[in-house]
Amino acid sequence: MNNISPDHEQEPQSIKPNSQPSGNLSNLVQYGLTDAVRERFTAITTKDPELLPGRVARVDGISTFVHANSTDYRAVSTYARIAHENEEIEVEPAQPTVGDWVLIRPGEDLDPDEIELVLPRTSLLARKRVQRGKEEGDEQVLAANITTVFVVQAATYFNNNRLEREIALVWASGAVPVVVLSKTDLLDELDPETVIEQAQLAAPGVDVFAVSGITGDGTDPLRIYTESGTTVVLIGASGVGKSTLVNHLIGHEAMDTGEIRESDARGRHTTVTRQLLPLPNGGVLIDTPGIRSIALVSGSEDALAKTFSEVEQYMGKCRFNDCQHSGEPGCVIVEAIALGELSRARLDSYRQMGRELKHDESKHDPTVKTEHERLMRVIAKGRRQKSRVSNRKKS
Ligand SMILES: Nc1nc2c(ncn2[C@@H]2O[C@H](COP(=O)(O)OP(=O)(O)OP(=O)(O)O)[C@@H](O)[C@H]2O)c(=O)[nH]1
Ligand SMILES: [Mg+2]
Ligand SMILES: [Zn+2]
Repeated sequence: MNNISPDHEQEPQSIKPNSQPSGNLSNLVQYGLTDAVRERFTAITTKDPELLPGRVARVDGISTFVHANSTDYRAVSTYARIAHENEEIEVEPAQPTVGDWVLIRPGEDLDPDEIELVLPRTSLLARKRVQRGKEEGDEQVLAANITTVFVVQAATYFNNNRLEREIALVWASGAVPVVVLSKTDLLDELDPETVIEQAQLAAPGVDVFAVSGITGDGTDPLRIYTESGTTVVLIGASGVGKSTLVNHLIGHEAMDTGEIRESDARGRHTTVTRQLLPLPNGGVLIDTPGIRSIALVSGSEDALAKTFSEVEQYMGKCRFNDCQHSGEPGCVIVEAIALGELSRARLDSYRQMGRELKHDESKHDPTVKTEHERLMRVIAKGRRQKSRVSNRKKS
């Protein structure tokens, strides 16, 4: 294996004192490598130098495409497991997804290259797949280790309720949502500011931008989210202009874009796989195929509370513990709505989504943990440890 990058061969003097040629991982910087990930990789490859660090760029039905430090691989992941720092921890299987940091063991002779380890995820975007005609849906994991999610909706075709669901989905992932209203060049009567204000009502506390992926208007402020070491995934219905925006930010036609059917302006799934793409200024974008329905994965109660924080603050304050907020005396919710302090539509959305989660919960066998739940436990544990460390520093 030769992973000395060509730059170093030409200019050996330029090697920084702390970057050994065997593990500098320089090619992975363009795929979003952070210092923390570099450290984890180095700790593992020091013990087992045969393993090759990389990042999952695309997954199809058969194999997983990985950008590794030296070259790109098409690998299988039958036995992949999470690389826990503590070796005592039971082996936890993992299905690598786009954005995952992985270690490949190159296959000998005709054996395939295998993804052996997946680094613990810092965030994981997942949704419940609602299958037509089926009550129960499984979970679809969309992307891992993302910093920000651009929730894209057409400014001309904006849907409050969908936006609320998308925002909740993002909060549940551990990443930060940013609303991007696209196609502002097609707004004739409304101005972008008006649509931004509308969206802000459905997404309190979330940054909202209005852009045109075709003219590039309004896209500059988005670049603060795409600095080196960050990973941004774009989600939204088919045809809203995700790939058009991706191409604009990247500066060339990296993704195909598609015509919209005139009849319903809904588009037709031009993008068919999730794909990781490096930006010239250092960040990484993940373009995704349009999602028709947005349903939260079980255990997303905290994300719901965050999405509807202004509604949540009234909960548990009514006179009766089991208040249904439908005319009982001492109901603070009905009072807040009457005073115009709380929106009825927001309350309804909050309750509807809460009911869906409860419905899941009642059918859910608590001993069966989904991949997403297991990971979120690991992430939450990491956060608790981190905050303990910072509390200790403060005291
Ligand atoms: N006028 C205008 N058209 C746009 C804009 N962004 C996208 N479009 C058009 O909308 C259609 C769909 O755009 P895409 O970028 O393919 O949409 P997408 O969200 O990637 O769709 P999927 O890949 O199917 O999920 C194409 O015909 C684009 O040219 C925009 O800002 N302004
Ligand atoms: Mg697309
Ligand atoms: Zn009440």
